[in-house]
Formats: sequence, structure tokens, C-alpha cells
Amino acid sequence: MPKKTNETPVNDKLTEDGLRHLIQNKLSRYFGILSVKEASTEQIYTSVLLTVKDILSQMRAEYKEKVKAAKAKKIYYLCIEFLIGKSLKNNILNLGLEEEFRAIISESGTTLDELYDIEPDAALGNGGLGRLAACFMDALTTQSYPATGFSILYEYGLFKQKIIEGDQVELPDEWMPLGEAWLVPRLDKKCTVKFGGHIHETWNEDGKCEIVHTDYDEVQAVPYDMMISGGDSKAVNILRLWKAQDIRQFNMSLFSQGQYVKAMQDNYNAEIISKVLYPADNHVEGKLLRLSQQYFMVCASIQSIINDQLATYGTLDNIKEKIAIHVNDTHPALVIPEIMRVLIDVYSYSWEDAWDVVTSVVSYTNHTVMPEALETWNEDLFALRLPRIYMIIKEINRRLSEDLWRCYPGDWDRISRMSIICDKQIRMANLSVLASHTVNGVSKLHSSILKKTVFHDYSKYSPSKFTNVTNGVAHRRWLCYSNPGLAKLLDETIGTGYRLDASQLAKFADFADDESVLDKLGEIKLANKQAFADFIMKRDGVAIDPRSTFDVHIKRMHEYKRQLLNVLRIISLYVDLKNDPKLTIPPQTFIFSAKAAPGYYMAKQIIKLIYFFSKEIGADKRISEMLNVVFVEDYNVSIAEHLIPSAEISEQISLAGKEASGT
Ligand code: NBG
Repeated sequence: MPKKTNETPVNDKLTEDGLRHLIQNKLSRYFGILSVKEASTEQIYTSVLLTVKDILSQMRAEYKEKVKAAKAKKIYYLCIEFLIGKSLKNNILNLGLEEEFRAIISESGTTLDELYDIEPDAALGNGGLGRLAACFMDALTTQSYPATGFSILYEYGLFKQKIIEGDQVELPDEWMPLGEAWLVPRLDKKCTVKFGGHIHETWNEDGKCEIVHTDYDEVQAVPYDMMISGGDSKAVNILRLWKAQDIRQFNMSLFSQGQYVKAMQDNYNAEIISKVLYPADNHVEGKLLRLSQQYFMVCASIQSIINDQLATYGTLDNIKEKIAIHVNDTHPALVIPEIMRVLIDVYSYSWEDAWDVVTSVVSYTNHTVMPEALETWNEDLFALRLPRIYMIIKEINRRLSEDLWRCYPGDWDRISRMSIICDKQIRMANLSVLASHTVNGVSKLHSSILKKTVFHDYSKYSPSKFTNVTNGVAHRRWLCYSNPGLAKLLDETIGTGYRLDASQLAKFADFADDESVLDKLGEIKLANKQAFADFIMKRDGVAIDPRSTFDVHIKRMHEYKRQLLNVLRIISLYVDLKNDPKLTIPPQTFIFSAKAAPGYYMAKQIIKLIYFFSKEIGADKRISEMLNVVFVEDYNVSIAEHLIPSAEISEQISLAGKEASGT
């Protein structure tokens, strides 16, 4: 377990005057304006954001020094998705500076809430997997663990959704123009990633085998760092996002010959790797570009990890004690052969020593048991794109087979089930389990299902590595900051300790029968429902009765999540009301919000059903006073922040055997 660095809470906070000075500085430097009174909303937004970024940079520099001095073990969390959402509010509240910012901004014609709304969501993820990664970064930072997240700087995040006559239409998510203000380009830390080509084994004079890679395509990986703050913490970690760039210089001679498009083409080919996030949730995409994204992320991240280790210790000898690399789902599982490649080919490690490092530092979380979401790669495609990595995986598999034959002689069925390569497919889950020192599922039931089903053979082969880590949420974003009314009531009843230690929320059970607390809870919920009704009226012109019960089904649109079952139930309620004109029920509002993967026909049909059913109810005045169905377009982290505090019933109705954890 990596050690926490010994942190004290932030107590030498900036004063309001100090902060005003910093903001004014930005206004004058970037816009030639001397006070917030003269600035436009956009100018204030930029100045506030840059001020927060400066404060975080300063804290980051100090934190890095402490981590270095403590020689603390570092965590590297690799994930192909990080669903961050907005950062300004989260950072300001984490820093404990909201009151000060509010006061300064009130001197202008705008409000802090308006500034929060300007920021686009960073939607570099699909759903639960990416949101969990974002929550983990927040939690690790709050608890002062030195952790770095690694992912891809997708130019286009998860598509924006429009519903036109019931049809989902996908629009590109151009989040970068404003969103990249949070990123710090680290051009000094760029590196290269090789694809394709041929591998030659040559023997040098010392009798050692050398690997020579020729005819490859090279792509440049440029890191962009997003600073991650923690609640009331002096720690500031980073999420390092890799952008793909062409390595070659812009072809000036083609350009000057008038071949402008051809001159641009090479660049485009490399940059496509970080162009767009694959938009399917819980479903594999066996495309070459997806494989390239995965290797690109992994190869660049390992270079960064090794450089960091060498800069700190000047050696790799103690790497096993000093780093932990987490493989979040199998998308980053190529770190396993990649670490082997680097240690053997570049640092001349023996196979055994390299494997010892891998199995000491790598851990893996499984997020699904659904077969359509378990990654496998076609062996031929893989060998062409990643020839050296393919050789290494074959050798890992050969050694595994040898050991399995020793443990289970003649048990071919078991050996082929446990194999990494089988039927021309490379199985990323088996590779991840084999190489990891710890494997976890994301809820108690899911972790036990893993041992009974997909990893049954492995749980017999290496039982001690299987554990459970139940998912959680960063309750600062989801409770303290999104539901300030409830947070205030908690502060008054159980004290503020729960803000850093969620287990203290259990103390609230003491108030289960306290009428005055229950009344207050009711008032808070009503206020949140009213706020959501106002928000959706303003955004979409849709009317919702805040006195009706809010029954909320929000997540990706997927058959296994059973939105259809929920709709059928509401239809049956509607039919009852239609058939019996005297029947009355307490007013209920059913709220759905979900994106369907663009190629997922059935999911899109369910959206269409909800859309037209909602219209049908709306046309019946009597029934629509008791029953309302609303489809909220373009579900994202920010919508969730509005909806979760106002939900009275939260629909979590997927089958336990399909949903690994869920909200
Ligand atoms: C998802 C599961 C959810 C779970 C999240 C986070 C994938 C592959 N899995 O149930 O479906 O909550 O992971 O663990 O996205």
C-alpha cells in the first residue's frame, strides 16, 4: 500500500484581498482592464480560472517537493476514460475559497454561478468506468496519496446528444477551445511511440540478443497535465493526458509545390489516434484504431513513469518498492508486455527479473462480466500493428502453458480456458489476471461472481490475488458541492467531519425519528426539485411539477440497464388511468436521461419509445396532472449534479449478474 504523505489541511488560506489582487492582475495582464467592474463575464471567467490554476500550480510545486523528500511510493492509475465534468466549482470548493470568490465577483455584473455554467464538461469517458476513475483521482488527492492518472487527450469527448422527433442525433463534443484552459502542455516531456514494422533479433559481441525494430511508423505523444485538487488538502496531483502528433516536420517542399492537402495528410494520420473517444459503454470495439489508442497511452505512460523513477532515484533497482501501476479494466493491459519490452530491450533485464517487476507493481480491476465487453484482439491484426509486443505476449503465454501443464497435466480444457492466446484471439482479461498481484471486482457480489465464473480457473490457480473493492463516489462533488442544502443540515446535525471521512455519515441514522430534522430534509428536497424544475424549464422549456414525486432513471441507455422494463411499468400505470377515468394517483414525474451508443439500434429505439410515450401523456390533460414522463437530453456529469440531489426514487434495476456495481 503506498504511504500517504503527511499532510495538514490547508490553513494558510488566501485572504479576499489577496485573491482580488490576483484576479485583477490577470484582468490587466490579459485584457488591459483594471477592475472586475469593467470586465465582461468571459473576461472574469478566464481571470478566475487562471487564478485558480496559479494557486494549484503553486501548491503542486510544494507538494512535489514533499513527495520527493519523503521518497513516497507513487501510484499510477491508467484508464482509457476519465469522466471529469466541470472543474472550476470543484476546485474552488476544494480550496475552501468559494465565499471569497463570490464576494469579489459580486462587485461585477455577474455571479460565480454564471461562471460555473460557462465551463464545458470534460467528457473524456462514457459512463461509470470513467466517472469512477475521476472520483478516485479526487479521493486519492484528498487523502494526499501521490497519484498520477494517465489517459488520452481526446480532441472530441463523448458526443453531444440531440433528440429530433424521437431520434438520437450525435453531435461532436468540441470541448477543447474553452476546456483546455485547465491543461498545462508539457512539451519538455514529449516522447515517441512506434507502431508496425519488423523485428529482427541480432546477437552482439557479448553473446546477447538484441532486438532491432525497423520500418515502423512513429507517433509523437505530447503530455497535457490537468491538475487535480483534493478536498481541504494541500496535495495536488495530475491527470496526464496524451495527445498524438505527427513526428515529421510539416512537409514544406510539398507545401511550396502547391500540394497543401498532401502536406497536411501525414499529420492527420498520426493525430487521428487522439481525435475521438470511442462512444460505446460496456462493449468492445475490435478496431485497429482502438488498439492503437491503447498502446499509445500505455507506451507513453511507461516512458513517463520510468523517467520519473530515474529522475528521483537514478536507478530502476528499487522500482518494485517505489511504484504501483493500476490497470483500470483491460484497456491499459498492454502495460504488462510494454514493461517487459522496456526492461528487457532497453534496460537489458532478464525475462525473470522483468516479470518479477511486472508482477510486483501491476494490479487490475475488472468492471464487467458481460462477454460482449470482455476484450480480445485478433492475433493477426495485433501482430501487424504491435510486432514486438506480440512476441512478448506469445512468450508470456508459452511460459504460462508450461506451468499450467505442470499443475494440471492432461487437463486441456482448463489449460485452454486459462490461456492468453486461444482460437486466434488474445484475451486481455486473462493476461491482466495472470500478471497482476491483486485483482478486484467493484462490488461484493461482482467480485464473488468473478471467482465463480470468468476467473474461476484463475481463482483456483492463484486464490490469494482475488479481492473486492466496492466502488464509491467522491462525496464532496456529489453531496457537499451539488447538494449544499443537505450538506448544511449534516454539518448542523453530525458536524463537518463527514466531509473528509464519509464513514461518519452513519451518525445521521441517530436522527431517523427526529421530526424537525425530517421536516428540514423534506424542505431541502423540495428546494432541490424546484431548482431542477427551473433549470429544465430554462434550458428546454419543459414544465415539471416540483410537488410530484421524482422517479429518476439516469445512466447509459443499455438493454441490460432495463430502462425498457421501467417504461413498460409506467405504460401499465398509464393504461390503468386511461381505462378508469375516476382513478387518481399521487402525481409522479418519471425522468429519464441517457445516451445510446451511436450504433446501438435497440437502445435508440428505447429512447424513441420514451419520447413518443411522453408526448402521448402530455396530450391527455387529466392524466398528465398525475403522470409526467420527461426525457432530459444530453445526459452528462453536470446534468447528474442537478438531478441526483432532486431524485426521490433512483432506479437501479439492472440484474446483479450483469451490472458490476452501478451507482
Ligand atoms: C462499468 C459497470 C458498472 C460499474 C462501472 C465502474 C464498464 C466496463 N463497466 O456497473 O457496468 O459501476 O463499470 O466500476 O464500463
